[in-house]
Amino acid sequence: MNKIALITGISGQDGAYLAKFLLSKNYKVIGGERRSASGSLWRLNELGIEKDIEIVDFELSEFTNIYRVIEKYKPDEIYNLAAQSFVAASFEMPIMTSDVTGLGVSRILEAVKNINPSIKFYQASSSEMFGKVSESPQNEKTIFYPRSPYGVAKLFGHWITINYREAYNIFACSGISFNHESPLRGNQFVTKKITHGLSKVKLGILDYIELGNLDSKRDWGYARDYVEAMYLMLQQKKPDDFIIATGKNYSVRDFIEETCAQLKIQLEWTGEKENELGIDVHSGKEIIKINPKFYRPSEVDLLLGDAKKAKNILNWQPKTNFKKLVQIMVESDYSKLKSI
Ligand code: G4F
Repeated sequence: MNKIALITGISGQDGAYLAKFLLSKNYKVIGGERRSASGSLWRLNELGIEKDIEIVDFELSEFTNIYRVIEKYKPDEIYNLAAQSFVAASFEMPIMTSDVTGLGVSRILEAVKNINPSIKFYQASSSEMFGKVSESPQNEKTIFYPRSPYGVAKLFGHWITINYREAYNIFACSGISFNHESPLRGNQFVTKKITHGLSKVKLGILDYIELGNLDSKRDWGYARDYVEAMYLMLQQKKPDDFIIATGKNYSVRDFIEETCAQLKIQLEWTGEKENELGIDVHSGKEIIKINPKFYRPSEVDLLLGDAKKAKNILNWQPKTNFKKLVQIMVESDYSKLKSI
């Protein structure tokens, strides 16, 4: 019998890569999609797996819907990747974010507990929970200090996962993923905004891109690598929590510079703070501008993960370094835009 996996957030970047990976392991994949996200299955299409997945309406704010889906499909494993996952938007929609990203996790766990407590559960936790970091690098024991409604909601999801494991013996794991990117990343996230935007600039489709804080540092990995760690967590003898990260971090400015290098744009910086500009030396044009509307009310200045535990116990480590990641994203964006 094939194992059955329910992936919530199937229309997102990680949902698509995880579905592809689980299909390669002969799983039957049920993809939970929010009704309002309907029609956004282009990522599955891009990976050529749209027809291999059964899509179901899945709404994290509606307990009865969650209960019915789990009761009907009887999954062996649930991967909860659904969330309001854009940090900036969580400042505008803190209540919805708390409900979906935070309380949504307890709705699934409560359904699991009542329907079949032997279902294995993966919670997509986030390095955003470390926020104002107390030490670097951050590991599974580092204390949390979230700096956004999103981070606070994710922290609730993390602890409620641990609580259901301890209280009801549910095989529930929390994977604390640091930023992970790919060609399937949404355009609002900074990496994709840069690779997509600067590819357009290179092709003469756009004059410039506008960004916020260029100095924050992130530990950026490749999403395709990270979904394998999610799967591995649910295959262990004991449920546990793991950091998923590369152990190297770079600033937004570094990401821009690497993108320019890949696109063969010679970049020069002038000015400071809000007046800083990125100039294309060859054309003399201003191709990067700062717009304070992209600053966050409270920022996470740096994140850097220590994934030693995942290496030791899961035998997992990232395969894709920063340079390669930027190259994968730039090549994908540039070639797609060029062929339009
Ligand atoms: O790409 P970002 O929006 O990602 P952020 O906020 O780090 O969150 C991502 O990673 C988390 C894991 O740590 C996930 F949990 C979360 O769901 C999401 O996937 O922003 C990265 C950095 C920030 O410091 C932001 O202030 O880039 C800075 N930035 C500068 N200019 C910008 C921009 N971010 C965005 N989105 N857009 C800008 O124009």
